[in-house]
Formats: sequence, structure tokens, C-alpha cells
Amino acid sequence: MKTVRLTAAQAMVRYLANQMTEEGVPFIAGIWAIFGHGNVAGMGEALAGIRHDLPTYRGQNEQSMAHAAIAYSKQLRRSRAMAVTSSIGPGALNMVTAAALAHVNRLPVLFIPGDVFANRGPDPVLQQIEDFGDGLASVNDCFRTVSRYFDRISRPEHLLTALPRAMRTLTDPADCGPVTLAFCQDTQAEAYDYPESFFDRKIWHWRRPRPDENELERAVKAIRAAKNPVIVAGGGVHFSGATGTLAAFASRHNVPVVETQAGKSALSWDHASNFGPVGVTGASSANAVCENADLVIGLGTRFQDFTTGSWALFKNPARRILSLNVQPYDSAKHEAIPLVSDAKVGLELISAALGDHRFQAVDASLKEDWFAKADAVTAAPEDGNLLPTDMQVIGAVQRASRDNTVVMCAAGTMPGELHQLWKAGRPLSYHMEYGFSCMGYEIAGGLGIKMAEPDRDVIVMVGDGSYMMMNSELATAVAMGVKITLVITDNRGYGCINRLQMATGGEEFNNLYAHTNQASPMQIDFAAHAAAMGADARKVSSIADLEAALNGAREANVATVIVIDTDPYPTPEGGGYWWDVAVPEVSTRAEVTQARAAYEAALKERR
Ligand SMILES: Cc1ncc(C[n+]2csc(CCOP(=O)(O)OP(=O)(O)O)c2C)c(N)n1
Ligand SMILES: [Mg+2]
Repeated sequence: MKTVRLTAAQAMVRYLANQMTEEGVPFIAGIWAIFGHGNVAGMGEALAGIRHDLPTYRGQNEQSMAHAAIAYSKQLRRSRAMAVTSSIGPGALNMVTAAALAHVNRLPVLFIPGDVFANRGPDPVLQQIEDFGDGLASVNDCFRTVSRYFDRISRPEHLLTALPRAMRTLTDPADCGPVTLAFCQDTQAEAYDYPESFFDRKIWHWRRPRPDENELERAVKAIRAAKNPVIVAGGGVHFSGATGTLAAFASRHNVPVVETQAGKSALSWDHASNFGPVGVTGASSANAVCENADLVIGLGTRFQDFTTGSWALFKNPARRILSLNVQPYDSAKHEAIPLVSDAKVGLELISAALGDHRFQAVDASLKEDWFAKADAVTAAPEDGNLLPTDMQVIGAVQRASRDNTVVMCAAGTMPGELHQLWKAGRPLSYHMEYGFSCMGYEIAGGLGIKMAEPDRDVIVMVGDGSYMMMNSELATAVAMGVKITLVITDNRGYGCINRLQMATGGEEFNNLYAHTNQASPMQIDFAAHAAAMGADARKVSSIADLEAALNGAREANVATVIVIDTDPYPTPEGGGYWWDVAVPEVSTRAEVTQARAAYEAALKERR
């Protein structure tokens, strides 16, 4: 057997650089790295040596670097991914939140945190925790719960089994998610005679699992028996590349489609079958269809609470649920009729079995009513003296957008309002991280999206709160010449949580800055802050100026930041659905007691 003597770190990166997609490009498109003593010598030396085949990017924070990596893969429908490496201890733990984000959203990312010495010579090394009763414990154990595959590389030859398992997980449509290979510091630097064949180029083919015949038969029978089915399109539709198939299916069989946050843009907003966003942040049209449906067909959805109205939405006493999902876990949720399958293949087979079967038309005026409401709240304000609403900001961004625009967000007021009000055209023109809804995903995520699709205009919608939590990858975007546009809606605090607090009977407390424990009122000049990181930044004072600034941003040659003050209180009415947020059972506040009574009544609607 021919062998090659390499350090474990050199072997790891050489292996990664040779794992290819069907399109002939490396599956791992690059690696984000922040070095410390736990990876600079081993991984650092190896990455410098391979930089022309596997580019290394240096961000400002391990978590946000991982956000960029994750957004990159989400935008490319998981067809490629990135890796992130850190030192041991704090650098490693900074990535745990991002690992959970990828875990919830079923997105591939490879974490390579440094780990303590396998030989235990220097114990305790700087940043090593000491467990008094467990000699194997390391901070990296935190990754176990939030990784689809976890391994600790404490001998060089562990890579021979660990790396293929890692790739299997990253490229498996059902098990896809974050992989953590905790890499002991001394092991990274240790040499071993690896078989040369281990580094042969390998192509990873995307699998499309076909349904079991009996499951398919039962599913088709259930669909044929239905009078008012609805398809709930989730993120799996994008991952499977099933958007065209879904459009054809919906038209041919006349089935209404509603979209989750991850599924939005599966169908163009103006497709006759698209009844809009579903659930808590949904449209009245979509939710009316769902209330009435006797068969809810989940298509690549996890059925999270925002989709199901905490399971109160699907009200029809006769309703059944069918869950077409590539992951068996999701297919069996809530006593669904399971159909384990790739979305595209599954839809094609169902369509063939249904033949010319068509369902009765759903009242199209539901949609017209909803859009009339949505258009009214997103229109440019007539009275320019009032503080703009976030809805009006959405309208301005929409009007300034083009066919190739991607609008993105993750947390705050904007995700719900964008879900309701944004008119998404092309598939993947809407990028929402609403599985983990992680504040701080936005700016780094925007960077990752633009790296994935440089030809698209990427508009990052970010609240003042999310901006304050994590903004430093803006400097990275500027330095890398990655041109994204940020719209910062400054409502001086956590507007959405403040409204939730009021809705649950609470007094306004600790959300908007005005209600926090502060000696001098917080006043942040976001434009100056962003400009200090090199962005082309300005504050605008009206919706008209925002629109003009957005149009100007296209010509800019650096990342652009536009700040606008908005009103923290108004929010779209007449669309959304109930959301289960537990209200205190006893309180001295009458408002809480009232909210509790409403809450208990609402709970009875759950099915
Ligand atoms: C990391 C993280 N911490 C806390 C939360 C809970 N949370 C959701 S939205 C939000 C406030 C967001 O404020 P901002 O970005 O200003 O948006 P706004 O609602 O004011 O428009 C908070 C605290 C979260 N989603 N993520
Ligand atoms: Mg805010």
C-alpha cells in the first residue's frame, strides 16, 4: 500500500479538498478560521499549505463566521458547505449556538474546534476545563447535542473513519446537519503514514430516496379521498429542488399551496395556487384554507409551532395530516400518514397516480382580500411626518428590489412581517433563518449568501437589537469586497418582544431602551458605527429617502448600510394565527389575569 506521511491536520484538509460535488467543485467551498494555541500550529500550518485549493477566510467571531458558512449552504440548497475552525475553549464554545442553528435548520457545516491534549502532558492546558470526576470531559462535549455527527480526533488514524462519516452526514438529505470533529491540539501536529488512496478525488452524489410502494399507495388513497387538501410547503421543497414540480403539481391538480418561513418562494407569490404564508405570521388567505382543509399535506416541513399555530390551525374535525418528508422523524409527526421520500420524486409519483384528478377551486377572493390589506400597510405613507412603520420599510425595499434580489433576516419584528408581506418571486429570493431565529445571524448570513451567489443583490434586514448583538462581520464583508446592503430598522430596542410582553399582559419592561435600567438614555449612531467599519453608511428620515438610498446602493462599490428610525408599536393586523406563549397563572396584574383567561380559552382550540 502506498502511503504518504502527513500530520493529521494536513491529512484532514487534503481529504476535504478532494471531496467533490457532482458539478465537479469541492463540496467544502472554504474554511473560516480564527486561530489560537489550539489550532494555529497544527491546522494553521496545514491550511496555509493548501490555501490555493481550500481557501481560508478570517472573520471576527467564531459564531458569526459559522453563520456565514451556514447561510452560504442554505442559499445553495445544501449542495455545498463550508468548514469553521477554532482554538480550544472560548473559541470553540462560541460556535455552539451556530451549531444548534444548523441543527434546527438541517443545514450542513463542518466544525473543527481544537481540543485538549490527547497525551494530557500539559494538563490543564490554557482554557481547559477540569472535571473532577470525568477524565474525558472537554468543553467540546457541548457540541454533542447540537451535532448530527460528533467525533473527537485523538489519534491521527481516527481520520480514516471520522472523515468519511462526516461527509456522509453532510451530504445525506435526511440526516444532513452540523458535524463536529473536535481535534486534539497535539494530534493535529502528529504525523502518520496515510494510505494515498484516502486522498483520491471522491464525488458525492445527491441521493433522492424514492417512497416505499405501500406508503405511496396509502398516501395517494388519502389524497384521492380528500375534498379540500392543502399543501404546506417547507424548506425541503427548496432542498429537493422541487419548486418547479410543485408549481406543476398545484396547477394540474388544483391544490392550494401555503408556505412556511423556510418554504417561502417555493412558488412565486402570484402563482394562482399560492395562498400565501401560513400560521402565526401567516396571511388570512392561507390560514382560512388551512382551517378548512380535510387533508394537510406537509411537503418538506418540520411542522414547527409557527407553521401550525401551535397546532390550533388545522381545525376541520375531519382533517388528516400527510407528511411527505425525506426524514422519517418528520414524516411521523402528529400522527401523520407518513410518506418518506424526496419531495420532487414523491410529488411526481403522486401526480402520476392521481392522473387528471382535480380538486375543487378555492375562492380566489381570499387572496385578493389579503393582498389588498398587505398593499395598504406597505404603501408609502402620505403623511411624511409620522415615524415610519416596519411594514412601510418592507414596502420601500420591495419597490426598490429587482428580480435577482434576495431579502434575508432571522430575528425581531422583520421575520414575521416579511413572511406576511414580502412578495417573493424567484425561488430562494427569500432567505429566512426562522428555525433558530438567532439574533446575530443577519449580517454574517448576508455575507454568506452573497459569497454563494455573487450575482444577486442581497438585502439584509436587521433590527437595532440584532445589530448590537452581532455586527462585526460587516468589517469582514467590507474587507473581502463583498457588497451587501443592510437596512437597519432602529426602534430603540426589542420591539417585537415588547409587543409580545404587552400581549401577554405584562408591563413594558426591559425591552425598549426607554424601559430599561439606564442612567443616560441610549442613543446609538448606527451610521457612524457602520461607517467606522468601512461601510457606505447613512441615516434616512423618510420612506421616500429610504427608497432612493436603496436604488443608490446598487451603484455603491462597498457594503451599504441604511438606517431608518421606525415606530416600535404597529404591526400587521388580520393575518396571523394564535401562538402558544404560556401566560402566568397567577399575578397581581389584572392585565395578566385577563391574558391568562384568553390563553386558557385559546388552548382549547389545540388539536
Ligand atoms: C440570540 C437571541 N437572543 C434572544 C432572542 C429573543 N429575541 C427575539 S427578537 C428579539 C429582539 C430583536 O430586537 P431588534 O433586532 O431590535 O428587532 P425589533 O423587534 O425591535 O424590530 C429578541 C431579544 C433571539 N431570538 N436570539
Ligand atoms: Mg429594535
